[in-house]
Amino acid sequence: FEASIPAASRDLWQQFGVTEFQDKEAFQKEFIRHVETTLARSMYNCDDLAAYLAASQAIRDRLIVAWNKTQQKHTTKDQKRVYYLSLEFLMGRAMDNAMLNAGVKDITKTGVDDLGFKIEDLLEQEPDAALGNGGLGRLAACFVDSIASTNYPGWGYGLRYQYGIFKQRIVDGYQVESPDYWLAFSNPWEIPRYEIAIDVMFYGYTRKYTNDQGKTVSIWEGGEQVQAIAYDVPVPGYDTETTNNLRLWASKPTREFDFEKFNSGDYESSVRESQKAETISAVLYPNDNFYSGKELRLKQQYFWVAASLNDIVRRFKKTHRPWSDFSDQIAIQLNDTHPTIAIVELQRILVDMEGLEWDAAWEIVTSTFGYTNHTVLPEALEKWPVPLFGNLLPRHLEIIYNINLFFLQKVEKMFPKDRDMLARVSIIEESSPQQVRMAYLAIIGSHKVNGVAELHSDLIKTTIFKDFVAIYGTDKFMNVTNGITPRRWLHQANPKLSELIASKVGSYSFLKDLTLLKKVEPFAKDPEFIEKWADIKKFNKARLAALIKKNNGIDVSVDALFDVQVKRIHEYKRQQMNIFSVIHRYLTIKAMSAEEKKDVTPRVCIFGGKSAPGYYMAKTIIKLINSVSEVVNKDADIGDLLKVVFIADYNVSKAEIICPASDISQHISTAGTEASGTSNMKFVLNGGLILGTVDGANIEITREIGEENIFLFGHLAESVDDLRHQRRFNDVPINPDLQKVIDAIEGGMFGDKDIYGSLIYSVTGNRDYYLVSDDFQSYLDAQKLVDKDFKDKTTWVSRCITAVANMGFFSSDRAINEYAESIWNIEPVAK
Ligand code: CR6
Repeated sequence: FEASIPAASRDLWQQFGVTEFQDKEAFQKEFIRHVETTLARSMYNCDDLAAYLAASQAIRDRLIVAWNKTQQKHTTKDQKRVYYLSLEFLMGRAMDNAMLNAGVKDITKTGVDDLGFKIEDLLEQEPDAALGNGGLGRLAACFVDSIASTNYPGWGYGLRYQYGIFKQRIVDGYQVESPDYWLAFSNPWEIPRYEIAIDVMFYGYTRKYTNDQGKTVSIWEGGEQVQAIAYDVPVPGYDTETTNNLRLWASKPTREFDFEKFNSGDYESSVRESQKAETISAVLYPNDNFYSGKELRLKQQYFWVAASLNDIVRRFKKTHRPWSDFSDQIAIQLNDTHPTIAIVELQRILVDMEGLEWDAAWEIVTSTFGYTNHTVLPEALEKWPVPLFGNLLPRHLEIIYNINLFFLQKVEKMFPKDRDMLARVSIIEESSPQQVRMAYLAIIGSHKVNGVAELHSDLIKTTIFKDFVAIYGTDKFMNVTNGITPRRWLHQANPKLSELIASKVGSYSFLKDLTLLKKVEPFAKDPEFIEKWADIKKFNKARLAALIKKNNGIDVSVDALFDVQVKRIHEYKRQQMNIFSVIHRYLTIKAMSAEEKKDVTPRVCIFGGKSAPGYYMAKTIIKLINSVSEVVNKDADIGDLLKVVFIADYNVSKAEIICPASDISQHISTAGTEASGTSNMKFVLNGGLILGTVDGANIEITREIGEENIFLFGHLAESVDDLRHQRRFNDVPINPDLQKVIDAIEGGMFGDKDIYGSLIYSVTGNRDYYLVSDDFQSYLDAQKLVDKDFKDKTTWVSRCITAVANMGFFSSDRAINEYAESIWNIEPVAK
């Protein structure tokens, strides 16, 4: 496939080369061509789904033309590139974004309209590309959007799961999972590249032999082979010619499957064996912030890493540069520890296959990689049992032992006789069985390590990676605060607000430079602007109310305060504290006289989020929310003063409806547990205020928008350890308001109390690890303040405007520029 056309024929190629459609008529021609040929349909049987597919094909063709040009330009310019390795890319829908970034939104909209379709209906046909769990995966999606929009040469590498994150239904109040077969109707946004097929090996053994130069070397052989097939997803930048690539790998059996069995007549089992290969990339592991040491997961990691590195090295070798140029040409970012094995794989390629000396190879490796840490939660840190690891990747384990040996020798020199130190920082944990600590390997094999918000980056330096700071110094450790793409999370999700902002900024330039939002700040006191702003919020709330009506059958009033907590369900994110406070609110209102009720700020408490299928406590929290919803919503004493809603199957496209509709959103993790959070940024950018703890990016949001525009509460990260200690060893009574709530649950107000036994015990049973009781009073106080402040509509909206005006920092473009400058050392591609 490297075949190039002879010079004599190239003129003809250029003459007939595909061009991008430029106007409505050209789009319509393409649309109909795709309906009639690609889909083999006609105007007599073209439904919304077919129309969506045809429109997508037309837009995709356009992206491919831009993609080709970009790739050619990158090859010609031969600049340093970044490769972003992430096991998750939570892209959501592609069509709206593709239209916007390619600048063909109006053409497409009016184009399909003339042909008898509504663009909104077509957009609804697209399934989410839900190849991620939560923040980490969505961050990767925002990052590839920003890398393209800021014209950096960069690719994403991931896995093409056949099943993304499961779909969630609520049955009898409980979460029920079903598979997300998102590829059922084909995926117009990917280009299969069957010719890019890379063999990946597992298992086998290592053998030492003496090579031509008389050196003893180790080789890995005798294992099982599978093939990685590339699927390319074009990533168009906004208002730029750059269209980058997201390459996702799918596993296939190798062409030469077990011929021995085949020839011996055991055809069936030969085919069955080969089918196992396909399962490697079949399904996304549905855990967020939780490590479960399954062999198939390690297989996924190595499969994806091996294919990606093979691809990167192959591309580098085509340039015929010396190996010493490698890290001048290539930066690789590790999105969490999931791709850490890449460090070992590159060392293996350089030493075992390319014959470099260990030290020279290691120098190249460490200057190539950067590692981003996304959590301090101990249950999320990857540690692979040595026996499992050595069985699947025997040569890699040997290399890890060597990396560790050289590293520990260095540490021993720096801290002579400090055996505890050696044990603490060793890549191999001396437990039974021994474990490979992936985060340590990632630190040792990278030149930079970063956290994802200031507090988090400080915490990793003082807690989990403290020893490594002593060894490497502080320069290796840095912070890059997360960001979100304003294209999807403002313009696409909230077109009316974007338009209103554009009317004051003078153009849509803020979508490329989000700090220009500052220009709306003076209008925070302008009554006319405030009114328009408030109308848009109302419109967005009505849009969400319609979704709630459709999904839950519940009527909610858009005049009520919309209070939203949507994110993965996790004890550390404290949805349990939220629902306890909702119960408290319910009990309080129930005890009020008619006169007192007049003073109540009506509220709609909206929850959403998935629990990991095996996370019992999170599932119990979902059940409690739904039970409370059942009781409260039909209580005639309460009416519109309080509604409780659980929106099933929270995902990216629902987030696009939900984020613009909040008055308050909650980000209430126990201080020090949420590395950054990114939905906090989405909600504020869409003109909602935050009720939150002093945690993650909430802290920087406060600094940017002003502490008068955020409702903060709760203990600080620095007190958490002490408070936990207190609870465990002294008899600290639980908060009395919380006790009333627990009494209500235990009294059976929300159904069988036994269902909630362990949830209640997690708070009362001398532990309360997440400090629900310790923070409950200040949480209720903050809630009270929210109720009071919401009554003054004008001031409220004014605060929202000020907040939005100061959100410029949280663009993922800013984050990408920081990575590019301080970690990747790459430049944008010149025109
Ligand atoms: N669960 C953090 O918990 C952060 C994202 C992206 C998380 C969250 O606070 O915003 O990463 N961590 O940096 C992991 O996934 C390990 C997340 O999404």
